[in-house]
Amino acid sequence: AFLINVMNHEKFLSGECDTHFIDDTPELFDIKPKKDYETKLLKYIGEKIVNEVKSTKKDYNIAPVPKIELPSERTGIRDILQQRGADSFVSWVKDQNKLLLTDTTFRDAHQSLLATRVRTKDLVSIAEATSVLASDLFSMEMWGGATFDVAYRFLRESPWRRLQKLRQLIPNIPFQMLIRGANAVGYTNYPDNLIRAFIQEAATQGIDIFRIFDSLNWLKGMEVAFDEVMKTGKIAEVCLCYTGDILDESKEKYSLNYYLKMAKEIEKMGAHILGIKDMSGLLKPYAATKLIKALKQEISIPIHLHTHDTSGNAVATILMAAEAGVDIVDAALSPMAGTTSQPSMDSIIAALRNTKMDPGMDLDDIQKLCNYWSEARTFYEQFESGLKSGTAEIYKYEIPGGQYSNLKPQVESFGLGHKFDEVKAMYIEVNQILGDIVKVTPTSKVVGDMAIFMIQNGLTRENLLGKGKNLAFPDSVVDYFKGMIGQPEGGFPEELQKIVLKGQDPITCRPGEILESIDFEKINKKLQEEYHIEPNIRNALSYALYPKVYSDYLKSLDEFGHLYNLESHVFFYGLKEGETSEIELDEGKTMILKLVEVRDVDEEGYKTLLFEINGNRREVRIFDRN
Ligand code: 3PY
Ligand code: ZN
Repeated sequence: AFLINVMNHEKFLSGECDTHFIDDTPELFDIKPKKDYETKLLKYIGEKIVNEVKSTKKDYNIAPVPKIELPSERTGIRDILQQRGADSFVSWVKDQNKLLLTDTTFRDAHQSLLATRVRTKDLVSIAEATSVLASDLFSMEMWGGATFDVAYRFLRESPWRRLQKLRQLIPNIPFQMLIRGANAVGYTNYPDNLIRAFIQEAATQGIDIFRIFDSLNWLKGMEVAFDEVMKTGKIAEVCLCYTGDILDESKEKYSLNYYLKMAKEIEKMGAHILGIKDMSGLLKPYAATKLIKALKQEISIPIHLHTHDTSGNAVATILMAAEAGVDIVDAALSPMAGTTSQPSMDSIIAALRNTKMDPGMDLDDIQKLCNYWSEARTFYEQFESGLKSGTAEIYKYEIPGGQYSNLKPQVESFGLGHKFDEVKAMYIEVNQILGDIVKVTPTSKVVGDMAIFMIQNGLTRENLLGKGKNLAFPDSVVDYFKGMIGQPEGGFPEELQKIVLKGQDPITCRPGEILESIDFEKINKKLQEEYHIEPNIRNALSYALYPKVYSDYLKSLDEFGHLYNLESHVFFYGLKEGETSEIELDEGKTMILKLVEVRDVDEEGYKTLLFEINGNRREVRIFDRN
């Protein structure tokens, strides 16, 4: 191993080594860590092959990264925010006639289509090209929502590292994140000091625009996050979540007036931008005209529209909104757009060409990015929902994009696959039982969990109060009725609340007011003692937000090492016999990994896998759990 280190060392390779080379190059003796890294890596891949991946792996192509010339200076509107501050940035937005675009490919698009599984490696590969070919974007939504949790839980990588890497590679386009108000990037309210510290660190690491929402449209639930974003000097985009149908006058709760009143309050709060968060794609084209026109008369801050294409109507909605004066809209690159994701950016650009709203941007350049994503998406095929088309049924279900594509596997995991239609019908029923609430993470999870629970236990609207007395409701439902997710418009259904809470008292204040503050020092100490990791605020925040998920991630790191350098198809499906994968290591070196042979299981139940690493044979034994 020492000799290999010598031979692979750049000084040795470049012929620059003299007689002091060995004495002056201590890393040549760095034998154990490297060996350790390799052993762990082989163990991870071995586990995949022997125990996890069931069918034979298919061949994957490399996603084509467009060749670009990096200009000496990369320009973009981030400069305005950086150099002139938030107010100038907002004024600039107001001065534009063109429709401004946010690209959600790096966040909501894959959250809604691929269960949030897109790995940092595949984002990093296309990052510089994006920064050049799409430099006219208003922003890239690339962090927050479910990406934080999924990065640790399923991708075994750090979301902080993702933010840092992308920020390095894309200095010119504003980065936008989705923050669920007091639920941050989680599913329940957190203490105020955690929300504040999280926002500070996200801003320090490079987030420019914070899209803040509350899952019940409860303004109080957004107060702390909003206040802290304002302190960072970054952009606070405060949302109203759109539900129902303002064109249907028989629906009184979520009327045009309801939204106008909320928008005015958001402007009064001091928000830089109003976000319209249409998480389920319910804003119909003519409703967009009605809503945006009315808003434009009532408020003067810019309006940013986010919608989903679940019904297939979203491009029309965007065009109508643009016509009515919306300032900024969300879209995704076409291979990552459509159905439960955002509408296609290429289509929107093409549709507005040669009009006064023309967003600019070169469609041939955009196509180069699309070519990359069209291939990269295939790495994630096991996470595809199977939805092949849009459906107008979404107007009836009011299920958010990400939840709609995830609901089937979730229902199947409860052994209720054959009752999927019943669960969806029950989702509508539960929404009514709860008093017709806004459904977006985490309230959408409450409704989904409750719907599954009702089907599992044979509950109906009629027998719920009687039978429910003897049942323990799902945690999310109990949390909701306790007031830990906030207060719904119109209050809680009281009888049901009593049955769910079984004697516990609900709260009516902001949960952050009563939750005990996080002691970051204590967490740092614990992480250092138990996992020997360096104390820093990002690690402490991750633990505070997701104690179990983050601890499991640290344990997995200990067992398998860092996996972010692996190609995605190797990370998900391992290697085939005879297959080679190039692993780009952090120091810029490349490791060539080949699976030579998988031997038959031995008497002790192990399979031996024979690999080659840079031409050197390595074996690993994996217990066959099948
Ligand atoms: C999230 O909260 O992650 C969402 O995208 C909700 O729409
Ligand atoms: Zn969304």
